[in-house]
Amino acid sequence: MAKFPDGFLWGGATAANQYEGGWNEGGRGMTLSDVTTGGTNLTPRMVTWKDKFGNPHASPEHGFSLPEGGEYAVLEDYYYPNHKATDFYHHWKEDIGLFAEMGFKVFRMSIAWSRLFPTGMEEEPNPEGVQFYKEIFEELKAHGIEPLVTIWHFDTPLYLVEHKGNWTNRELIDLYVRFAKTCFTEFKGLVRYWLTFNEINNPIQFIDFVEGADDQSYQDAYQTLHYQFVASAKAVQVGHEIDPDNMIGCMICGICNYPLTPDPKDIAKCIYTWQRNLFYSGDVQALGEYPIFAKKLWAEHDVALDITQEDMAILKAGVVDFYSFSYYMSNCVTTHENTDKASGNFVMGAKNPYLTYSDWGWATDPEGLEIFCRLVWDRYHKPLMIVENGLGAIDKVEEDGSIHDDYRIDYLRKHIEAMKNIIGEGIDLIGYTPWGCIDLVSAGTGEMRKRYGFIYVDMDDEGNGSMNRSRKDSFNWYKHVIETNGEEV
Ligand code: P53
Repeated sequence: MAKFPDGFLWGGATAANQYEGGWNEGGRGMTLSDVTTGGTNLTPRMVTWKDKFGNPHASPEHGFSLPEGGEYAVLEDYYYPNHKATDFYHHWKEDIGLFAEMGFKVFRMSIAWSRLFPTGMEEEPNPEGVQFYKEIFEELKAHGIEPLVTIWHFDTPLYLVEHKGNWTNRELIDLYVRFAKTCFTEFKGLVRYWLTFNEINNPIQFIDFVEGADDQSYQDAYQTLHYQFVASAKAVQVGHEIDPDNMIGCMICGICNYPLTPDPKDIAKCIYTWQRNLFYSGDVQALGEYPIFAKKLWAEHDVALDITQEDMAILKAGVVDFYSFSYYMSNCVTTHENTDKASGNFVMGAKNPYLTYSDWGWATDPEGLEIFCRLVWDRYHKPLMIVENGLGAIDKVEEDGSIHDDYRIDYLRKHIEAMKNIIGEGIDLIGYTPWGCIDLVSAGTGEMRKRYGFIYVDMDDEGNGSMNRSRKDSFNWYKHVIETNGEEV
C-alpha cells in the first residue's frame, strides 16, 4: 500500500471574499461580491445597482453588465452574505488556533486586493491592510503552518469593474502586477507558496451555462483569460526575482469530463471539453504557450484577441512551478438530447447513472480525481497540489452541540484513498487543502447552509448567528488523518 511522502502538505483552504468579512473596515475598498445577494441552487444570486435616474435594481449575476450611466449599489432591502462572511477579520487568532489543533501543515487563504489597494489605482498599499495580513502570517508561522496564498480569488476591486471595463482592459495587467509585487515584497520570508489566479478557467468553463452567451461573451471571456495569463506570468517572474525560494502555482477548476455514450460524437465532444476547459488554461500557464487547438476554439466564435509578441515572450518566461487545482466532481457530456440532467448551480451536464449526487447536484467521484491527476501529470510533469475538494452539505447541530457529519468524512476519506493510489503510481502530489475547512459563504449560491467545514460557524443565510466556532466530528477525524500522515483514514 502506498504511503504519503514525509512533509506532505495537509491543510485546508479558504478565500477572503467568502471568509474574511470586515468589508467596510480597515480601509478596504469594495468588490463585486459586496453588491451580490444570496441565492439558492434554483434562484440565482443578484447583483444590485442603480440606474442613471437613481432607481434601484437587482439582476442575476451571470451575464450581467452594468448599463450606461448605472452604478453598483448596496441597497437597503437586501442581505449581502459576503459583507461579514464568517468573520475571519475578527476571529483569525482563534481560527488559526483551531487549524493548528488539527495539525495543519499548510493553510490556504487569499489576500483581498481591495484591502491593499481599495480602488486598485493607488500607487502605495493601504498600511492597515498590509499589517492585517502580516500578523496573520506571523501567527501561522508561530504554529508551524505554511501559508498558501491566492493572490486573486474572484475579488477585483469594484472600481476597476465599474470604471475600467474589468479584465477585458489590458490596463488590469499592470494593476494586478503592482498588487502581486506588493504581496511578494511585504510578505517576503513569511509566505513561500503562492497561487496567481483562482480557477482561472472558470469563465470559459461555465460560459455554456450562461443564458444567451453570444460571440461577444466568448470574445470577452477569452480576452479576460489572455490578460490574466499575461498578468500571472509576469507575477511569476516578479515573484522569483524578489525571492528565488518562492513556489508559484496556477490554479485550475478541475472537473473530470466523461462521454455519456460510446458514440464517437460523444467521445469527440468529451475531448473537446478537456481541451477547452482544462488544457487551454493549463498549457498556457504550465507550458508557456497556447496549444494548437486554441485557434480552433477562437474561430468557433469569431474571437479576435489582442495578443502581442511581447505577451508571448512573457508567457514563455513565466511558467509556473507547480500545478494546483480544485476537484469536486466529474461531469458527463453528450451530443444526445433528452438525457437526464444533473442539476448543479453551474454544472448541468448529463447525469451519470453510476454516481451519487450531493444536495446541490454535484457528483461524488473519487475515481475521477485519479483520472484527472494522471492526465495532468502526464501532460505537465509538474508537482500537483489539490487545493480544493470537499462536500457541500447541510449540517444538523444536535441538542448537545455536536455535529455528526459522517457524510463529509465518507466523501473526504474516498478522495484521500484515491490520492494514495496516484501517489503509489509515482505521481508527485505535494499537498491537499480541502475547501472551506471552516464554514464560509458559498461562491455559487451565496448560502451558508452549503457547508464544507471541519469547524462549524454559527451563522445562517439571513445573517443571524453568534459566529461561534465548534468542532464537527470530521474535525477529530481529519486531525487523526494528519497525525498518521494519511495512514489511518
Ligand atoms: P460553492 C463551481 C464549480 C466548481 C468550483 O463552490 C467552483 C464553482 C463555483 O461555485 O468554485 C470553487 O461555494 C471556488 C470556491 C468555491 C468552491 O469551488 O459554490 O474556487 O471559491 O467556494 C465551492 O459550493
